[in-house]
Amino acid sequence: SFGWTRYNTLAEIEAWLDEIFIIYPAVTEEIIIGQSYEGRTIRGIKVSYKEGNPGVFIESNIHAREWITSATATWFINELLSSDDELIREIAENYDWYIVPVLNVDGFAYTHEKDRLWRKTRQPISTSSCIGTDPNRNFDVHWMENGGASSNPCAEDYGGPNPYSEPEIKAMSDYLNSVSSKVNVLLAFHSYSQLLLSPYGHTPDEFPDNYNDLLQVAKAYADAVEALPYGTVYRYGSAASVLYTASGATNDYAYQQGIEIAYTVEMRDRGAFGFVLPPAFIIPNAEETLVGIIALLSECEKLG
Ligand code: 0X9
Ligand code: ZN
Ligand code: ZN
Repeated sequence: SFGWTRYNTLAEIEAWLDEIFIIYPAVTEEIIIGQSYEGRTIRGIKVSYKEGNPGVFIESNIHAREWITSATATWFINELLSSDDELIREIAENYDWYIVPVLNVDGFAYTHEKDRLWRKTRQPISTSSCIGTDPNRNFDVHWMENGGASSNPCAEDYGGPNPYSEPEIKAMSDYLNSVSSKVNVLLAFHSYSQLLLSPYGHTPDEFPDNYNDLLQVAKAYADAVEALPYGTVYRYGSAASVLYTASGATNDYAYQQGIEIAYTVEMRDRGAFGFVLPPAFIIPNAEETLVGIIALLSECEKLG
């Protein structure tokens, strides 16, 4: 049955979400992002305890094989709804949470059924026998610029034949636009490498106007995580300067749409297990993420 001592399938996650909507009808609402290429419904949850809260958007499992991200997102949802901890109650009740545990539903199903290390979507390419586009290169934000994505359909970072060629990404972009005026923070959950990556992804030579704020908020997250007994270290900075040039990613799109605090969160580990992180690390990783998010939001409040 569903839990955090092992990884769950898409069907298990959806059945658990259905239970959550039944147990917590007053403060939860199903959100429908759209339909995947293979016809699955991309579902999420809005958690809201009162009117007028600032919004936080969490996108998870856009990359199919990054299973720790949806395990963490579901654990986080459960904490928001059921924890008695004062700090957790505070963030649960004073923000509106938009959480999509599995965005790349087709790819995620494929990692459970056929290929554990699949990354991309599952839509065929008309000009190639290779399948799938990197969904985190498919947003219309400096799309395919500066070598930040590949034009080879067989590459893991193929940007697609055009921006929003992937129905999952078109749907995500439309949904994000519909709520962006109410959302102040976007976190895109990925693994692995233990990094907090802010805009920009498309060039290491330019930085956002609020880059100092983005560094300060990321430092608060990293310091809070490192202070836990696990001592896990996160590094931070702009995606292109810290990691590599990557254009068309979710957090850069969110930033372009006016969500000024927008990170890619690369969770555990640093490569010992990589994408195949053993289930024993789900709860430690999730605890770190929760503590990091509490620190991030508190640092954002200081920015005013
Ligand atoms: O390459 C990616 O999409 C992310 N790394 S992963 O190993 N999870 O695939 C990093 C993306 C960071 N870059 C931008 N946000 N632009
Ligand atoms: Zn550009
Ligand atoms: Zn990823």
